Parts: sequence; C-alpha cells; structure tokens
Amino acid sequence: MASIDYIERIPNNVDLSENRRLLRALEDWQPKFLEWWHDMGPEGFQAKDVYLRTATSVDAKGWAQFGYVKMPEYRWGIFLAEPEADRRINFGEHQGQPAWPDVPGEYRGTLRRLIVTQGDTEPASVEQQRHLGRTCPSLYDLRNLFQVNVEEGRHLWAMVYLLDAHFGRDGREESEALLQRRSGDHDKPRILGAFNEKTPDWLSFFMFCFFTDRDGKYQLACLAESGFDPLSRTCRFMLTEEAHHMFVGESGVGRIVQRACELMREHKTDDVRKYGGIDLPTMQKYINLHCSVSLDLFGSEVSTNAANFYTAGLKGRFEETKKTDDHRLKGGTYPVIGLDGEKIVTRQEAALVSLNERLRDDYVADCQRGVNRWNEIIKNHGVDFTLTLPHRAFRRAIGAFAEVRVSPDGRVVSQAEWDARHRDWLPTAEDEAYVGSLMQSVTERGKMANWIAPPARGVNSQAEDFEYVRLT
Ligand code: BYC
Repeated sequence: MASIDYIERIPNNVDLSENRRLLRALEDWQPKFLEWWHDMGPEGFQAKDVYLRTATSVDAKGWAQFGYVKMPEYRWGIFLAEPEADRRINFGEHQGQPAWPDVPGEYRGTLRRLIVTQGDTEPASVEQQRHLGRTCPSLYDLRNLFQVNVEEGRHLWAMVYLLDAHFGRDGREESEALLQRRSGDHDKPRILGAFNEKTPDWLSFFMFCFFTDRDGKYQLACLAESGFDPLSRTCRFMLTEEAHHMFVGESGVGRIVQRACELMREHKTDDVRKYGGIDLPTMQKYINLHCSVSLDLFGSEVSTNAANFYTAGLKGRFEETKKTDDHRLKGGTYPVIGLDGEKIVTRQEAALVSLNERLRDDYVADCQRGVNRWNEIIKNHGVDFTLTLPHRAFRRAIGAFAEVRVSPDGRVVSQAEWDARHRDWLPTAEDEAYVGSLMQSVTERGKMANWIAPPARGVNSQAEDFEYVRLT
C-alpha cells in the first residue's frame, strides 16, 4: 500500500486502475489542471530542470526522493497515508463508532464545503506566487519556491480526488470550479480572504509561508482527525509536505533578519537601507500584516459552524487524541477574547462554540516559537531589538474585532489615532517600494542577493554552489 504506482498516468496509492469511473473523471480533469498550471502556475521556468523532491511512497523512506524535473512533468498524483486498522471516530456525537470509509449522507453538504474551502487555498497560493521566479534572491530560493508550488498543486489533487471519488456529479463540478476561481479576481475570487491578497515580493512570500502555511498546518491537523477516513488519511500525508513550506518561511525571514543584523554591525548603524538591507522595523510591519491576515483564517471567535463540524465528527481539535477530556465538549468553557464597549476583555464561552479561538491559541503559540528563534538571531548579533506578534485583535476583518481599530499592542484606538499611526504599524507604499526595489534576480550558482544571508545548509545537503535550477 505504501508504494505509489508510477506506471499509471496519475500516480497513486489508492488502486485507481480498479475504479474505472473515478479514473475517467480524474483523467478528464488532468488536462484542465495542466492548462491551469500553464496559465496560472510559475511564470517562466516551465521548461527548466528543477531539483525537486517527489514522493515515491508515503512511508519515511520514499516520500522525499530528489531529482531534476521540469515542473509541468512533475508527477502530481493521489497519495493517502497508510490506513489505520480499526480506526474509530474520536470525538463528537459519533465518538467510538468506526471511522467512515464513505461520506455519510447527512453530512454531505458540510463535508463538501470543508473540502472545497481547503482545496481552494492550494491553487490560490500558486496564483499569488506566480511572478516571484523573476526576482529570486538565489537559485536555492528559486528551487524552494517551485517545490512549494508543485506541492500546493498536489494538495489540490488531494482534494479533487476526495471530491471526485465521494461526491459524484457535485464533486466533479466543484473540481472544475477550483480551476476557475482566481486569486484577487473581482468577479470570481478565491474563498478565503488571505488567498486574495498579493504576494508581490520575496519578503511577503517568506512571511506567507511562515504565517499562512502555518494556518494550513493547523487546519489540516484538525481535518486529519476527521471521522471521514479518506479525508483524514489525505490530510495526514499533506502535513508531511506542509512542514517544508513553513521551514521555507521561517528560515527565509530568519536569513533576512540575520543579514540586517550583519549590516547593522558592519556599518554601526540602524539604517541598513543605505546598505541594501531590510531594516528590522520594516520586518516588524510585515509581521503585523501577515499575522493579522492569517489570524482571520481561523474564523470567528465564537462559531456555531465550528461547533457543528466538531459534533458531527468532521473536524476535530489540534491533537484531538492527545487531549484527556470527554471529546464531546458538552459542558466545559473556554476563555475567549472579545469586546466590552471600547475594552478588550476575556470571557468564558461554551467550549464547543470556542473551537476556532482555541485553534487560534495553538497557532499563536506556534508562531511565537518561531518569532523567538528570530529574536535569538538578533540577540546573537548583540543588537537591541525584539520582534513581536501583533495583538490578535489588530487589523482583523473577521470576528469580534472586525468593526474596531486596535493597535498592535492591543488598545482599541480611535479612527483618528489609527489614521495618524497606521504607517508605523503596517507597510507603507514607500516600504513596499523599497522592498520592491531590492527584488533583482540573482541566479549565479552559489550567489545570494545582498539583503538575505545564505541558508545554513543546502537542500538534501547539496554544496553551496549547487545548480538547483538549470537555467541554460
Ligand atoms: N475569509 O463561523 P465562522 C492552507 C466565513 S490554509 C472569508 O466565522 P467557520 C494553505 C465562513 O466561511 C487552510 N470568509 O467560521 C496555506 C462563514 O461563511 P458562511 C485552509 C471567512 O466556518 C497556505 C462565515 O465567515 N483550510 O491550507 O467556523 C498555502 C462565518 O464563519 C473567513 C481551511 O480553512 C475568511 N478568513 O471557520 C496553501 C479548512 N473566515 O458559512 C494552503 C476548512 C470565515 O456564513 N475551512 N469566513 O457563508 C474551515 O474549517 C472553515 O471554513 C474556516 C472558517 C476555518 C475557514
């Protein structure tokens, strides 16, 4: 079961050849996917050999095989984690019952919606990042961008498989629609807010991978708990790939921080822009922006949708099975922040409707660990500066704080104060223009743009001057 059938046109470990109807549906979708990839995937570089990792099996030995591949020839396919014998539903009103191999009729609409929402983010991120190849800071980073892009493409396949295999004609229509919406498009936008934002430069890309891909980790981890077993197994395998995307984000931002500190020390100044670096206050503004956009992806603090997903056994909590409560959340409460007039207060809400906030708490704690590691880099250079996460009520568009203005340190502020101060808190047009001015492509082997430090080690332990993308 672990090994993947690469003889088939669509690599898979789900015995696709045994299911002619599904095979036909996916073979019908495949050229449309490739057309979308051609139109909306990475601009340029499609004919170049890229040093990519491809999964040849879903076990530890096979899921990271490296070799040169042209992106359109990447073997996108369908890989589910190994089935767990006698898997049970671990939470909600069906707790203890065997996990479902098929979609229960009563949850068809809800599950389809969850899967479509998840699926929609994958092509969206590829669309958001499609222009970045032209301004890469190094071949190493160019290759990492493409690795992330092809894997997001595969995550789209993962959701399309579920739609085509389990939702009949509706599912096939949704699969088509996933290729028709476009990030940022006025008429047919992507479903969630963050996926309609621009990713205009590499600083934004690294921030996106750190903050927004991390939402992916937490949402996938909750879907991996699902009582619908094919969704659980699909998400479990996706999580192994997601880890690399967050590594790209954290190490990318860390390398920019490192370079800023090096320039500060070398030139004995905080004004590293003079020397072509990205200064730490600008990094802080980008953190404020990307963190706040990603916090919205968890939905409202108090949500009956989340309660219903949980009770139905469709979407669990992060590390559900490690928790020691009743896994039904009938009686308990959970602290949730909200507004009391002009004040931000914490209230105890019913645990069941607080699941979005609880997941946001897990997420914020994880983000903070990454920020601490960036601060270590700063401290090790003897620089007196601390990067922080903005308060979770800052610049929110979804939930209890959508209608108020809140400062990064968590004060509800007047519109007048917001107007006077927001330039200190969020990237300004000048900041974006400055960062944009640094985005000059560096593609010589082993070379790095001046605003970013080299990585600590190469991909798959390759040498510093390894040719990650063959441009000639
Ligand atoms: N933007 O009770 P509410 C990833 C809607 S990222 C726009 O507040 P709920 C990746 C909501 O749909 C992970 N709309 O929230 C990362 C609802 O609409 P209706 C993606 C939003 O439903 C990087 C209404 O507001 N996966 O994988 O509890 C690169 C009230 O809903 C937003 C998932 O999200 C928003 N930010 O939770 C590539 C998992 N937030 O019903 C990939 C699947 C809420 O009134 N999705 N709304 O029309 C879900 O679990 C839930 O849909 C959400 C929302 C967590 C997103």
